[in-house]
Amino acid sequence: MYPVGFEDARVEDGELWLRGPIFTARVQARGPAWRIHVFLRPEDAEKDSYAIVAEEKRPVAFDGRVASAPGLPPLALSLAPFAFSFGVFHASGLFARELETWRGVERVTLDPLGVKNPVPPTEGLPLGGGFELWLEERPERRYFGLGERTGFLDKKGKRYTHWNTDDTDHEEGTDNLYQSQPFLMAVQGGEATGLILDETWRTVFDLARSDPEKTTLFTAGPTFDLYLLPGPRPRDVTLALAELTGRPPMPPLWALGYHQCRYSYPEEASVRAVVEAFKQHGIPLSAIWLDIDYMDGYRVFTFHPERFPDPGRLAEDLAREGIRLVAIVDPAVKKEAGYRVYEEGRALDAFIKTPRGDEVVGEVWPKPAVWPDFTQERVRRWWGKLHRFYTERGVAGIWNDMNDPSVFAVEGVDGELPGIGKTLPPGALHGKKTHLEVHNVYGQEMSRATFEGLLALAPERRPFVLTRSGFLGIQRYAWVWTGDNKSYWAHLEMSIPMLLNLGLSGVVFAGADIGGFSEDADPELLLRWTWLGAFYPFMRNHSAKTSRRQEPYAFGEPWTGKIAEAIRFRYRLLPYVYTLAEEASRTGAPLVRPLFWAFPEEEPAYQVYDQFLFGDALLVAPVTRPGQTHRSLYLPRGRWQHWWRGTIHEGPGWITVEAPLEEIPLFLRAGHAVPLTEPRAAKTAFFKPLYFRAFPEGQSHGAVYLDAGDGQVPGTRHEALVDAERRAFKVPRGARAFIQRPEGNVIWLD
Ligand code: MIG
Repeated sequence: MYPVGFEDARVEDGELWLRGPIFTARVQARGPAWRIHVFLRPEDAEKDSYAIVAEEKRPVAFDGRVASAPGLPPLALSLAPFAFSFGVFHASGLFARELETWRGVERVTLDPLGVKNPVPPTEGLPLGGGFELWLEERPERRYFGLGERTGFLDKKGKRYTHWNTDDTDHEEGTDNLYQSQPFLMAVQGGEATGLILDETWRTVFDLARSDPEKTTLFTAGPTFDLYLLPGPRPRDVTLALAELTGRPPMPPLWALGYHQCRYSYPEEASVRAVVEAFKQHGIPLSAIWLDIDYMDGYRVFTFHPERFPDPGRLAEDLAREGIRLVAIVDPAVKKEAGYRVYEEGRALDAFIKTPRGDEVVGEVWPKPAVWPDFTQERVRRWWGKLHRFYTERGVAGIWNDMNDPSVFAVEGVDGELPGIGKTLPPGALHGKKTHLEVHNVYGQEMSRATFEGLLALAPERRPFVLTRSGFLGIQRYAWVWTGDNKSYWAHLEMSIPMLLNLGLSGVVFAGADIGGFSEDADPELLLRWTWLGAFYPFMRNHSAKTSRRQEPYAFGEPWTGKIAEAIRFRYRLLPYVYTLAEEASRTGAPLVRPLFWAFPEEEPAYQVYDQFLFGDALLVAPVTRPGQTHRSLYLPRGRWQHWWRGTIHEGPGWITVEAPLEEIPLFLRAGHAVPLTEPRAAKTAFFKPLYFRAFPEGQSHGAVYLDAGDGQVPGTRHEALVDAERRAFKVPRGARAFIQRPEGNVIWLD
C-alpha cells in the first residue's frame, strides 16, 4: 500500500489543483458533481472519458479546508503529504462523516500479457499500477446501481468486478456480465449520493464484503477519476447521472412495441411463417429479428443468397403490415481475401493489432476473424457507413452482439487467461492503448459507430440499436438486453432487480429475453414472463437454437389467448410507455423504478426487489414462481387502486391479492391518470383513440406525449387533469376519460 497525499493546493482557471510528493489531483465542479481526478503522469491530466459528456465547469473556491462551487454542497478536503481524505456535506447535514483515503496498491495481479510478443506492463508506475479508495462503512448504508448485475436489489456485502464478459451460464452468484457501469448509488437515512469511478480499466468495488467496516473502489489503471453526485434524493442522483453521462435519444415508437426473436429464423420462409402466425392469432407485432444465420457464412454485411434471396422485398412486405426487421451485426470480420468488409478494413488499417504490428487473428462465428478498432474515429465512421447495406434493404434496427468482445480463440494464445476470460488478449493494441485499458468500452464504441452511422444514413429516422455490451453512457447510443438468461423462474425473478439497477445506472431502455434464452420454457412461465415483459422498457421474446419454440402461440390454447392478452395490454399502454420514454430522453428518469426511488423514507422500499414502479402512476408486482394463485406485496404510503378489480388499498403496508393466470398484480396510484389506446401496432404516436384512466377519487394528473412516432420533429407533451367527483376532465382534444369503480364498473366521464 502506498498512500496518496497532497500538500499544495491552488485554484487555477476555476479548478483546484492539488500537488503532493508523487501524485497530482484536479478537483473540478463538473456539471452537477464534484470530480476528483488523481494521477501520477502529467499526460494523464487530460485523460479522455468515454462516459462523461457534461462539459460545464463551475468555478471552484478553496479556503484551505473546504472546496465550494455554486450549486454544489461543500467538499471537505484534508491535505497532508501522505494522507488524503475527503467528504461531501449535504445542506441537511453530513453525508460522509467518515474520511476517505486514497491508497496506491503495490501490484496489480493482472498480467497485461497474453499475445506471443508481449507488451510491457503499464509503464511509468513505480507502484505497479492501480488505485484503491476506501470508504468508511455505515451499517445503515445501502448500495444500488452497478449496472447489469445478478442477485437482489441492494448490492451491499459483495464484491463486484467491472470487466465485460460473455457469460452464457450466469446465475445468482455470478459476478461480472456483459456491461460495465462503474456507478454506485449509496443511500443512508433516506439520502442518496452517487459515485462514478470513471475508469475503463478493470475496476472492482468491494462493498463491505472483505471487511464489514470498509468499502473499497479499485482500478487497475494509472489514474483514479472519481465523481461525487450529491443528491440528496435518489431522484437527484439519477438526474445528475444523466446530465453527466448523457440522456438516451428518443426512440421510435415501434421499438416500444413487442419484438419476436429466435436463434434463428434462418430463412425467409420461417420469418414469413412467424409473421403469419401472429396475424392468425391477432397478436400485435412490431419487429421480427434476424439472428446470425441470415448471413452468408457469418460474414457481416451480407445476406445468404439462397436463404434470403431478396431481403429488401421481405422488409417491404413486412413494413406493409407495420412490422420492422432487425438484423444482428457482430464485431468480428471474417479474414478472407476478396471479402469486401475485410479488404476495406485492411486498407484502412482498421483492425486491432498485436504489439508486433500484425492483425490479431482469432475465431468467433466467422473464422479466421479480425476485430475492428472502434475506439478510433475513422474506424467508427467507416463501420457506420457500411450500414448502408442494411438501410438500403429496409432493415430498421441493428442488434450488436458478441461485442464484449466475446472471442472463441486467438491465434498464439493457449487457453484462457485468469480473470480475462474469452476475449481479446490484454496486450492487443487499439492504436496506442492496450486492450486492457479499453476492453470495457469496446462494445460501447461499436454501438456508437452503429448509432452515428444510422443517423447519418437516415437522419429522418430515429436510430434503433440494441447492444449486449456497453459502459457507463451506453444509453446515448443503444438499448441493452441482459444476454443469455435461461427459461427458469429464478431468471424471470432476477430480471427485475437487474433491470432496476440498470435503470439507476443510466441504462433506462433495457429488457431481458422474455421466456428465457436457453433451456425450455413452459407455458405458465412464458405467460407470467410475457406479463412482466409488458412492463420491460424493451419487450422482446428470444430463445436459443436448441430451446423449445416459445413464440406466444407455441403452446396452443388456452395459453395463446392469455399470452396474447399480455401483449395486447402493452399496446394498450403504449401512450403511457411512450410518454415515459420521452421523459427518460429529456431527464434520464428510468421507466422502471425501485420503490425507494419514489419513497426514500420508507424502509421496506429498499428491500423489495420483485416489485417496481412503472413511471409515477403504476406499481407492478409480478408473479415470479409457478403455481402461485396469490401474491403478497408492499404498497407504499397513499391509496392504490387494483387495476383489474378496482378495489382501493391503503398503504403503507403489506397486502395479499389474488393473482390468476390472466392478470399481473397492478396498481394505479391515487392522484394519477394513465393514457391508454386500443391494442394494436399504431403507425404514429398521435394515438387514436386516446383515453385516460384516472384514480376513482379526487383529482388525478397525467400526461401524454404525442408526435409522429419517428423522425426529428418535436412533439407535444399534453398535461391532463381528471376530477372524479365533479366528473370533469381536461385532456388533449379528442381524448376521453374514465374511472373504474371499486365494484368493477367502468364509468366514462363526459
Ligand atoms: O454465441 O447470435 O446472447 O442472444 O442469439 C452465441 C446467437 C451468440 C449470443 C446472444 C444471443 C444470440 C446468440 N449469440
